[in-house]
Amino acid sequence: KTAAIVGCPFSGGQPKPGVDRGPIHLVEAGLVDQLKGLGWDVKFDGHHQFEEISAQYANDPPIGLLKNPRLVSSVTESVAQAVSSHSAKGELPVTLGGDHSLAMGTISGTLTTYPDAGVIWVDAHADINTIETTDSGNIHGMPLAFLLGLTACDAVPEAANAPASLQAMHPFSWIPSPPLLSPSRLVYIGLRDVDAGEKAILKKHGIKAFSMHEVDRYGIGKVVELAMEWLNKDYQGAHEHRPIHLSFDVDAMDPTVAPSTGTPVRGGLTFREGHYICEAVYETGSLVAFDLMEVNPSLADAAAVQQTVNVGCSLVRAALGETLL
Ligand code: DIR
Ligand code: MN
Ligand code: MN
Ligand code: MN
Repeated sequence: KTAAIVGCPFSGGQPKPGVDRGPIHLVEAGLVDQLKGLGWDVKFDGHHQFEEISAQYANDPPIGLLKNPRLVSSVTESVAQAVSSHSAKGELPVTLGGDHSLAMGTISGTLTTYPDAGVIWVDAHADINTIETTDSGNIHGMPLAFLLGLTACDAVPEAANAPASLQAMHPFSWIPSPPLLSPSRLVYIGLRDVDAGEKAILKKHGIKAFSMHEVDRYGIGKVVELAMEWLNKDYQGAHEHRPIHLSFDVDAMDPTVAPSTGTPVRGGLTFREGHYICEAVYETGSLVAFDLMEVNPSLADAAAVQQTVNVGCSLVRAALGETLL
């Protein structure tokens, strides 16, 4: 069994500097050896370099409210290729962010290799704003809208009246249409800061979400069981269960557990609840990709940074089979 670390030092999907250093800190903390210690062959050939793309898009004016649209599009397209080339070889891609806009790339990559994969999105936020609903214009709050085709490329204001040939070159036009992901194959755990426009989208598309309210009500064990049932309810594919892409935003954790992140929200997952999700998904044998996103080592004092990086490493280990006994 081989895991491929996809280190993504990228912060263009949100405005706070430092989140691009997340993957560097996670690897320097010894993550590669820790995963080898769990019996994995680990491929890590250095962090991905986005300098060339960044230089190309040094001038990247907003489209509507969207910030850095061409940069984010180009980086996530390259991440999609990296992830799909690993998963096509049967390797488990472990993507370290970087901000959560990167999941446009990781999930597209997974779905290229496993078209019927389901997504478990663990986050304080729903990250499903469209071009119409976003207030911030930060693309890390929008990746699921692009993945689900809710923000059609021709809905981008600048492109609305453009000829088809130009639209094809438009940011995010690399995301296939019709979309690879469908609302019934997405389930959330940990939500507690969802914008009004996002609530309407979740309702309209019948997207399953276990917010912190449901975690409180049912306990994390039941919530993960219900999430799995939801994803597998209509599955009749080649595998025993739907392949699972687990995308974990570290801000799903309570800020007392993982303080060093760009948009902390109180009332989050405990240390054990976060780890339980990763352990239980691993136990299904269906995990085909894991993301750990939004670790920002520049947003707290040294002790809090170290705590957050250690929690990040330990969540990755839990997702890759570390057990308590
Ligand atoms: C907010 C915050 N919903 C936005 N999103 C964050 O900017 O769209 N996602 N922080 O992680
Ligand atoms: Mn690689
Ligand atoms: Mn978040
Ligand atoms: Mn997120």
